[in-house]
Amino acid sequence: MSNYIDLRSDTVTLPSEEMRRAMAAAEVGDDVYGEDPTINRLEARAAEIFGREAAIFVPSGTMGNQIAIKLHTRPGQEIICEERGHIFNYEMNMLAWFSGCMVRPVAAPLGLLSWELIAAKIAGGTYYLAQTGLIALENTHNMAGGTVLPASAMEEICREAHARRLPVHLDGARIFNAAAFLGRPVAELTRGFDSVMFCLSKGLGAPVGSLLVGSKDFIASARSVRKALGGGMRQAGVLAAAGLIALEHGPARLHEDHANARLLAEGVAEIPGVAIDLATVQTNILIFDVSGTGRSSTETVEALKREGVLAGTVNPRQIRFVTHLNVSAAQCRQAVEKLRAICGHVVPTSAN
Ligand code: TLP
Repeated sequence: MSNYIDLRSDTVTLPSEEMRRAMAAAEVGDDVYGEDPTINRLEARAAEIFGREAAIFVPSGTMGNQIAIKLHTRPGQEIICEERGHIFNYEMNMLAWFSGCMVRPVAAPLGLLSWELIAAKIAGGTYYLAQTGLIALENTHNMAGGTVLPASAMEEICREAHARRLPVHLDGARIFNAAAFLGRPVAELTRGFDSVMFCLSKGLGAPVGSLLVGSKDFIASARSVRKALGGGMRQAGVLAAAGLIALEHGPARLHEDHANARLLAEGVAEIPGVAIDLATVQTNILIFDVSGTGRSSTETVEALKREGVLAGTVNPRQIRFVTHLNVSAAQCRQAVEKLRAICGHVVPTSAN
């Protein structure tokens, strides 16, 4: 899809020349025996950056989240998360399948959970009710438009949850975007969580891979669960080599993606019939409603594709654009112009 302006996701980034060279030269070994020096380096560096005892390299964010859920919960328990959360909507209900849990969803304005909203959903005390086993936050919140949960809210939620002996997991697929927005290091932002998953293969630009960070014991248990899921990746140092470059250099340029998302959002906001809440555009994601143009999101996305722009639908009314290192400001301007032209064409109704 290299001839397209690809705004479907930040997962579509291609490895840089520097990454490809590092991958070719990577020193590798069998990671199931703990013998891949490049993976060991990546895990040690991730633990260091997050100020944690240990980290484990996993093939995907989904696997990282599901390992954490398995370790924090028992079958029959509930997991409290925001209703548009990734673990609830986009992980094939693995939390039910693999961990025997259900989600107790909470609707939060802009996707931003507070302790007050969570507390109202905690089941405790009554023996004949399903018990809350875990609280899972997502920062940035993908389907709320890349919104950022402030440090104070995360701290309060972790503190209050721990006071009730409840663990808290962070789906931090894009935690470096949140850190760039807040201007705070990820270690500081995430220190209250029992476990954090973050992705190398989104804004940071690696071709594959995520990490789960936590205590030494937690990560030791995570190794067994990863193996059970078929995630023992043997000589995957070739992937970790690209991951190390993503981790070292990726975070520093995320503000460029955020500026491009803002540029897109401000352009999109001026198109008649398109609705966007500019307050939600804080990082590299924007979600906007095209129903006022007379076209569905699917029709609009198809028309954009014919014009060389790729995007995704969220539902029949909404479209998602995601910026990343393979789209420039000039391409974002072009994308706005293409969308404006498409939306300007009146759709014939059945009466015409
Ligand atoms: N998100 C993908 C899709 O699955 C929606 C995307 O294009 O944004 N947590 C969050 C918050 C995510 O956004 C994603 C991927 C994941 C977890 C899962 O990561 P992977 O795709 O590596 O399993």
